[in-house]
Amino acid sequence: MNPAFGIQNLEFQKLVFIALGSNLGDSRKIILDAMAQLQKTAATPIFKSSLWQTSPVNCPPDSPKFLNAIIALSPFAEETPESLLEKLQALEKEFGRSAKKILNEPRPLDLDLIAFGNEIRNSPDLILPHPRAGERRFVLQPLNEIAPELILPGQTQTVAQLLAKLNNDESCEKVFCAG
Ligand code: PH2
Ligand code: MG
Ligand code: MG
Repeated sequence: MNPAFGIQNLEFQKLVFIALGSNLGDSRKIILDAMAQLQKTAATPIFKSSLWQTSPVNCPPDSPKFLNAIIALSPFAEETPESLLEKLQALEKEFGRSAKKILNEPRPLDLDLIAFGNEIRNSPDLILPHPRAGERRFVLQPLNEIAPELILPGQTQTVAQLLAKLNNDESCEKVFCAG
C-alpha cells in the first residue's frame, strides 16, 4: 500500500511522522505491535512504510542490526507535539525500554517524532523537525515510501531528493511490507 504517494505538500501540514526502530528482542513483532498501538493515538489516515533492516549508525561495537519503519498519522485535534511525545515515551516503556546507560545501546523500541505538521521546536526535550532526519538512510528510505514529496520544515528539498543525494554506506534492505 502506498496511499500517500502524490499527496500535495499542503496536506502534509496536518500529518505527524514517527520513526520506529528496534534492535533488541523480536523486533518485527515489536514494530508491528507498536504500529497498531500508534493507530489508537490518531484520527485517520494512517500510512505505514515497510519494515527495513538497517546497519546500526553511531551505536556501540557489535550492536545488532535494526528494523526501522515510519508511520504517518493524522493527530487528534487537541494533540500537541509535547502531548504526543509523552505518549511515545510511555509506549517505549511499555515495550521494555529502560533508562539508557550507554549511548545508542540496543533497545526494544525507539519512537522518534520526525515531524508534527509544520511545527518547530527547539527545547531540550524536543527538537522539531528531527535534526538528523534528512541525513539518515534508515529514516529517509522508509519515509520515501509513504511521502516522497514531503518537504520537512526548514528543508528545501523533498524526501526523495534528500535520499537520492545521500552519500553514505549505511545498508538498508526492505524485509517486510506492513501493508
Ligand atoms: N537509532 C539511533 C542510532 N542509530 N541506527 C539505525 N540503523 N537505526 C536506528 O533507528 C538508529 C540507529 C538512535 O536512536
Ligand atoms: Mg532514535
Ligand atoms: Mg529516540
